[in-house]
Amino acid sequence: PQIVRLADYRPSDFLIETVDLDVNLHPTATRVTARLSIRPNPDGRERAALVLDGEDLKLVSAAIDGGAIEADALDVSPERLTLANPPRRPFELTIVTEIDPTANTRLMGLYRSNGAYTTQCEAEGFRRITYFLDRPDVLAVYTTRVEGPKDETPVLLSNGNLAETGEAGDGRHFAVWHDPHPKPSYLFALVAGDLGVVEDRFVTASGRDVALKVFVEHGREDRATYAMDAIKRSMRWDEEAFGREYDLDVFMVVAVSHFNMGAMENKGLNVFNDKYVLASPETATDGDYANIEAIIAHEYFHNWTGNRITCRDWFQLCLKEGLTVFRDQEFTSDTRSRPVKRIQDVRNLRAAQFAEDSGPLAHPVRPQAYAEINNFYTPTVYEKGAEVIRMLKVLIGPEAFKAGMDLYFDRHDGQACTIEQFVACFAEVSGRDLDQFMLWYHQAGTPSVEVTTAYDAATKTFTIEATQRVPPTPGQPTKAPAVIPMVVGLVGPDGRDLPLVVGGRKADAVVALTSATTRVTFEGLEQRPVASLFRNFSAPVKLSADLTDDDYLFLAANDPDPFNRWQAGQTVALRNLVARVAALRTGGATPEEPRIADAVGRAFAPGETDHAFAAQVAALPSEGDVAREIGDDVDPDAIHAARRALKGAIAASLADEIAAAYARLQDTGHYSPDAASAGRRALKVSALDYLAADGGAEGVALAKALFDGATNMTDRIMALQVLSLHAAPARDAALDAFAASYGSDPLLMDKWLLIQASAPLPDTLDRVRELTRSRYFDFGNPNRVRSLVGAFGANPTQFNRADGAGYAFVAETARALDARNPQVAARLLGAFKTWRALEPGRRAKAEDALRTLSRASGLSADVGDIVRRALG
Ligand code: DPP
Ligand code: ZN
Repeated sequence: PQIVRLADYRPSDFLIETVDLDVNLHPTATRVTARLSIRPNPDGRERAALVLDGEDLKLVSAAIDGGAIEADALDVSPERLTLANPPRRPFELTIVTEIDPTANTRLMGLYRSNGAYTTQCEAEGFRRITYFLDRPDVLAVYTTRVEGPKDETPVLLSNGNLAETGEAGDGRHFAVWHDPHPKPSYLFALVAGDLGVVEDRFVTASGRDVALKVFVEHGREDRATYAMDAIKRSMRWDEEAFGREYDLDVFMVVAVSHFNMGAMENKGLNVFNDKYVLASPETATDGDYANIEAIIAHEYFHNWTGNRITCRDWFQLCLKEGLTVFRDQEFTSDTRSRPVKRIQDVRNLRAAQFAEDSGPLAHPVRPQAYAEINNFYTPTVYEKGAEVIRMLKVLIGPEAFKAGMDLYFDRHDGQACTIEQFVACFAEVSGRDLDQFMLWYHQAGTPSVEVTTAYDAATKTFTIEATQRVPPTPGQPTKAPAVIPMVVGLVGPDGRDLPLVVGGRKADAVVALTSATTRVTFEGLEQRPVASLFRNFSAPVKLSADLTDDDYLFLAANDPDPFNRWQAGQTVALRNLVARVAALRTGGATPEEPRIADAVGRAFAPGETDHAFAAQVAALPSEGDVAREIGDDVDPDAIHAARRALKGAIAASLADEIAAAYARLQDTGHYSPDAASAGRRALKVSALDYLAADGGAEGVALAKALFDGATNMTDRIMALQVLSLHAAPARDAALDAFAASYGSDPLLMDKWLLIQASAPLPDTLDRVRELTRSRYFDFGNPNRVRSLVGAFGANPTQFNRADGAGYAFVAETARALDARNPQVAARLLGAFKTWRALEPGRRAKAEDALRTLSRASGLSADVGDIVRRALG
């Protein structure tokens, strides 16, 4: 495979200043005329050839300054257009290509689905539309004329502001869009179809009147109002929190049913997977509402972090993604509950990113090389990328962070930048040397930090000693110590924070761990305090500390830091789960820890009013959390059994409290998706989950009753989820009833597919196979594939069946999908990211499946790359 390396970066030899596109839509023969004003780049090489990227393109004609190009001066293939000796002055290159949007099943470039035309150009899709310098550091001003039949495509959209519309004869019409902001080709978009629209307005802080439009399938307009509201709130928030205003006359969002990703931040014309736009109480869960809000915000925030300031090359992907995830996390924190958002983000980080970072697919936040860039839209680039920004803020403080952001926007607006340029802004405003900080971008692997503490009664001092280790990862056998911000608190016996004093002075709560071992001694402590470490999860590390269960239980009840109050309970439960797994595998006695139930019991106490937080406290560490804590020789069945047993023990000891909570938390009427109401429902289902933990008739009946009587989709889905854990007749009855009611709504049937694929039951694989043949499934739709096969790949016990059938199924499915949609096929193989940590029997079976796949002929670059690295 062709490897692209960061070290090989060179500026483009040519620049493109303006792009005039004329796209003449036809289902199978769309004609694209591109007039490019090109000039040699003063920073490029002299006498270089002009090499334009292409993919699956058919050239119709090419001309320079209106004149035909001699045949021997032009070299054309579907993948490349080369002019060996182009003019050494500014010139206009006109290229006409023909493409087939209907045959485009990869969903990259211009494609047609459900009768509508859509584009997806990030990362390298524009080259499937026309020959181009398809790289993010070539920024051009686009004018796009879209022409299509009036009946099939009454709506014609592209980036920027609408300049002109008119008749084109033959029942056709056109629209011309002009985007004054120079942009890289990956931000180009075009949408054409027969769509419904919801409209609104927003006036920016400086008085620009912006038309807002959300386009959806006809008849679904009432499901777009929440997304519209989220747009307006995002726009206001970015003005208030980051001083960023919108910069065009119109902002548009289009919901499409066939989409490889969640959404795409094309300038002025965001294209969304419809699952992240459409919502109503009858069709969406609380989780859907929260996702829509966060993703609308994310894509909108890209307008400044990504679009106005873009990436020099794809190695800098985290420049826009990590930063924009950080920004959307902050938005949600301000909009909903900050501690709950932090807990949810950390749960996700550990589940997705820590898992990736500990296995064969580990890579730095800024990779050094790639074979296929599509495979680097990862939790490491996105979520760890956001953690790195968060650490930067903790290290330099909020004021310097804000000043650094302002400087970045000011200095680099309109540019394609690197991480170095971004970090330099913060070094400059804070006066700090951030060289060591850059290691967070270079070194893969989750650092582990081991902490020992010592109280000295004679000197009234408390010493914390932290030793860090960054584990080896593929291609990086040895690591240097990173700079790790450890935010500490010392909690006194009354549960309150004690003053932090070092060297006779008030000390900062942020302790920067900069060497292999860092020691800090706090003074003036009359008694041994309990250390609260890495408050608010101040760094993405694995902590192991010499704190006892007593210490953690004390923190779970008292820590003033809400994140660590939650974390302390999780830590005790995790220790217990690991011990239970060991006992199960060796036949030892079950290690009981009744005080875990006490901690969980607080979540269900009548006085608890922060239901969303309580629901997090009540949720035990996941099976994945336990697997990662164990590290190797992982037996997923033992983990499942241990977790089930602990859940059962808690349910048994708190039966009355939880039953009372369940009764108290019942819905009182009108549904609202707000955070407090969602929190109450989350705690309610957590109660239900415990009540049904043993699979007994009583709990199952409660779940069935909630399902039958549900007045909103959140309750209905949560009840179905609880039922799906148990092979009871009630489960199948509920699944059938759900299909009977919602069989015609694919987004709802996705939930139905996902629930069945996630069930920890021995017949799950058979059922999943059967469902691939059902009318609710469609290999051509990424959402269906992810809901069924993707969810199965994330099923801890059934993907990891001891007989290897789960591995074979996912590998074979990815192979079958590869010819149609390599990007989605490669995603499915993410299920194998932790295969090396399995016990030997399963590990051999997983390896077999991967090796068989690797021998298949004609694998795409996407799938080939994942398989090679997974086995690597
Ligand atoms: N750039 C998109 C996003 O993360 C994904 N392609 O918003
Ligand atoms: Zn993004």
